[in-house]
Amino acid sequence: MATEVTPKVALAGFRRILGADAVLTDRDAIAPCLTDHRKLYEGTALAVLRPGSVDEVSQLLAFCNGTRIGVVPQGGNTGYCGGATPDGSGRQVVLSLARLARLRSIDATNHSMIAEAGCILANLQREAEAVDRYFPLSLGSEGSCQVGGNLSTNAGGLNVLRYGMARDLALGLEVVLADGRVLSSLGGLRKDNTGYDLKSLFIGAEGTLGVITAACLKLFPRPRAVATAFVAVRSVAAAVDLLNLLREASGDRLSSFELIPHVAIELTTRHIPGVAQPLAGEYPWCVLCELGSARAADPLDSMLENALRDAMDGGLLDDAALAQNERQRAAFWRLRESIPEAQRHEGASLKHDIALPIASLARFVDEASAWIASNLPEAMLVAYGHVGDGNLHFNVNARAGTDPLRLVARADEVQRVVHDLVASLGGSISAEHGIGRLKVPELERYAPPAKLDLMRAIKHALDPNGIMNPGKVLRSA
Ligand code: FAD
Ligand code: 2HG
Ligand code: ZN
Repeated sequence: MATEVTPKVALAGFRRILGADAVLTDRDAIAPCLTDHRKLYEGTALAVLRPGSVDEVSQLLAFCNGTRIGVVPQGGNTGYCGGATPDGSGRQVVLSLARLARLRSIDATNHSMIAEAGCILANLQREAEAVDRYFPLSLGSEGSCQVGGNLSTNAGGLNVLRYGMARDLALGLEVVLADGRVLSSLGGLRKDNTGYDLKSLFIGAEGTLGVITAACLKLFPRPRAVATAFVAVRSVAAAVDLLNLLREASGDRLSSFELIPHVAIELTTRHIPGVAQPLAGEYPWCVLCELGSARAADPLDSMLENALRDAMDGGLLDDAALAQNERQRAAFWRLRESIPEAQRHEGASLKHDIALPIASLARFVDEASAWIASNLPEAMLVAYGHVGDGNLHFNVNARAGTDPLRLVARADEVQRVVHDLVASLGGSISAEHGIGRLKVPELERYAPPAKLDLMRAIKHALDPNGIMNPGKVLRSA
């Protein structure tokens, strides 16, 4: 039987389950949990709850399900779509996973590790390295995002081309369902065809179907040879040709292929201390590419150099710099990973995280850039990203010193043009950042009706009372 309870009774219930110290209500202490990384949303909450065990998460969800209190799971709170921010109703709690941060086990033989949801991504990369293995998920936010958040957003990042997205790296999950039951598949099996793949439902669900409390993650042999280059390509079409040339020439050892426009180099060198121009000249488009191999003796530098020479002879490139040492490699990556921060320093940004069939990327960039140039001449287009995966961050930025509100007032119009073009080319309006609260109307507009119907049916089956992250991904019923 459902019983709605007063805030006082709810708080007493939470304290009974967690103890008083793990139920935060002090305004200043909880303020950072009530807004998102981009400061697009601000909400309120009955409390921020910090469970320290799976059993506590289970008891909390059973209690919230019975009392119809909305639960907003929160990891590192680095998400881009407002998915971890509560609404303004005051009838929701933020469920922080920060205290569930144990590496339960690591198995070099099985190439796997079992990590709790609150583990910080960069810590897991280090844990893998300590047993001579590699965990390839890598994002600019890896120092603060959590693996539970990575799985819940199905994060992508810088190594997807070779190793896949977060979904591809999960062998199994432990999930607490909305009614408090625990579903676990942490056995580390690579083969298990016993019915529906339930874990996949929770990956990319952004906390709307249950709370991920732990995951069994795939590890790989550690790359012992790496070759990295910063390359000036003639055009986006040339970048796509180079991508295919490098994949073939390296026997598919290409792990990253990131498109970087001149404006991003200009922004990062101006706003981020220590970032330097990687090439002597100024070129409209560059690519940061990296080959990796588990065999130390693989001659990756010469492989990359020869492939780039062929590309230069074929008219794809104007210039290239190969990283001569780890310091130079880190400098190239620092430039790339600082682009979001540099953009933030410059001004407000209209972000479009889109995916396209690789063959349509150049056409998209040509058409969408032409529209921006003639309709928003005062704005700065910063189109960059994981082109090896067909994923562009097609961001339109306000220039420093201009009124950001004038750009923000055009956000819906720009989004419509960009997303309509993406849809007409067979692409996706969310490649790696998810839907959250930000893109609910966009999902409703572009998703096929049968997909939306099935998503709603799954939501209802797993969370009939609608307590899990209400209003995210799908509109509240
Ligand atoms: P949060 O922001 O806390 O939560 C995200 C969503 O997941 C919310 O809906 C939340 O409710 C839900 N959630 C969190 N934990 C759980 C859990 N345990 N169980 C159920 N639901 C949960 N993203 C990319 O994909 N690729 C990038 O290259 C990339 N680069 C970034 C660079 C920067 C500088 C920044 C700030 C962000 C970047 N991101 C990128 C976005 C962001 O870091 C990712 O989406 C990340 O996966 C979010 O993890 P988090 O722990 O911060 O999750
Ligand atoms: C990246 O690839 C992130 O750096 C951030 O996904 C993208 O800020 C953005 O638009
Ligand atoms: Zn990205």
